[in-house]
Amino acid sequence: MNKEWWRNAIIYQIYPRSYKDTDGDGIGDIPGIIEKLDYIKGLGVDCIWLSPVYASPNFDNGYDISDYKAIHPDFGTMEDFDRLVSEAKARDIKIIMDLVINHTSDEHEWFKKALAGDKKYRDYYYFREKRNNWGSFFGGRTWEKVPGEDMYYLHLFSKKQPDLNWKNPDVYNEICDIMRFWLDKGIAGFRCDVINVIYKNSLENGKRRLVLTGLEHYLSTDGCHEILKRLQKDVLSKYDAFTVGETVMVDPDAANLLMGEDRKELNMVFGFEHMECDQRGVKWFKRRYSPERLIAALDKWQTGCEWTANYLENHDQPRSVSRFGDAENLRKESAKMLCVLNLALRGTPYIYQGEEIGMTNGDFDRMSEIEDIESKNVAKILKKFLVPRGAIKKMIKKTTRDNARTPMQWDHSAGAGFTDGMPWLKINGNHEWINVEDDEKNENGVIAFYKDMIALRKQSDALQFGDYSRLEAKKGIYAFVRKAEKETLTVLINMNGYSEKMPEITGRVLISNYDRENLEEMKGLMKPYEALILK
Ligand code: ISL
Repeated sequence: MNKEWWRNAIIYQIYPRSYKDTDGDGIGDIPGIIEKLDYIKGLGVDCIWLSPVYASPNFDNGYDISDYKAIHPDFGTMEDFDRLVSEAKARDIKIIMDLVINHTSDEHEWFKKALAGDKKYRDYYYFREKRNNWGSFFGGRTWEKVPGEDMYYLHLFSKKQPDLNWKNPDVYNEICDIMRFWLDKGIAGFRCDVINVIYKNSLENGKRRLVLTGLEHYLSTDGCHEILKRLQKDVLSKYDAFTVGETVMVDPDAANLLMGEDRKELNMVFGFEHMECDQRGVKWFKRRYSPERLIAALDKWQTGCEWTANYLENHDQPRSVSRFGDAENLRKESAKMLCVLNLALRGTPYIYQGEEIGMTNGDFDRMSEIEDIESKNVAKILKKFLVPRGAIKKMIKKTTRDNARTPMQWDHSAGAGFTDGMPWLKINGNHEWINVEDDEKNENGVIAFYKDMIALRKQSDALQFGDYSRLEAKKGIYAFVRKAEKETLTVLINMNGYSEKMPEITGRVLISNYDRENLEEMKGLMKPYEALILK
């Protein structure tokens, strides 16, 4: 295995809309990110993944791009972006950008021309007279009628996000050009949005499924593999650029085909199986979270893949403390435990903004406070099926992507140090006691723990590159060994919300979320959400 920079990098995801607002419009911006670069550097971060900052009508908060080479005025200017890259570089922080190329916005020039009847641009998308039966990722159908014509266009996501036709060589060339544009500006690579669905084999009807009928016609197709290889050869390799793919519905075998070292497609992928451990079929139908199921999914990927992209949060997922810990009574302990989990597994760790202070799910009271297009679509569909209002609200509140998108909590002031204006999304009331300023002052704070854990990882060959093997332990206790040539570490995590017998293990404590000095004081028991690393 080569030791490329991205293997031992700590990657921090920024959702720019919610990070830091400097002009009082209630929306985070690029100057805000620049202001916080020292904070980010202080954590020990090596690379920032920037969620979309491109021009967009924002129906899906930037995942609907109307101009790939322009910065959305909400976020600032191209000069601001260039400054961000150079200021980050001055601190030895790399930047990767979101590459959203399955679809554009329906307000992109290409689509507007297509709608106006321009033949060249019609072929950039999928326009058909007959619809198929495919289901959308955001619920409902995937074909939208073209006004004034007996014609429909394909959209796997919202109707504001028409799918690009990757069989068209012009589309390929346009995207190569866009990628070069940003790489020339000095970015280090891309996080590739839903990259394994871009190439549709056919538009035949799909086998009926509860969710995502049609999947078999576009999931990880040979055409997709082919495109990824070509992008690697024609563009990415020329810049030595890094890519992490967001790949839906893949297991380790499918993931390996997208990222194997010999495959020359992507460097790593985000899998979803561990994020699906608390759901039945679809994420809206939650089942009781069980640590064993989460551990089983993580272990499956650790053993099934040579390398993984590790994450417990992102802008699409509820907050991990609320989901896998106890946000009420043991918030800090849970946040630190999840930090150990995320950073001790083999692979590259991704930290989502706010995770480092243990931010919790949003405290939404009313459906009208929800902004996310997916949640709104799903609520509409549930209403159509006569699901009672109360039940809809409960489902949305638990699972909405807005849980992760509430503004970053910098301090306890009214605007949470995020904005002086009206925030675009409700600020969580708990910013009064969960915020960067207060947490940083506390030597037992979550941030301090993150810094320690990152520092430990950086000086440990075993944590950065070592092999992984799981140890036998009680239910809900995740015990594993990370072994490098000259170093062997044992990671012990009680993911249960109750005390549990610890496995028989000896060693010196390197890090502990309960401030353990040694193992003897534990008397064979691990406290709820207790995590340690032993040498
Ligand atoms: O959020 C999800 C879980 O239900 C996914 O279905 C999600 O939509 C999927 O992972 C794709 O996500 C990515 O592409 C979407 C965008 O809305 C998400 O924010 C992005 O991460 C469409 O571009």
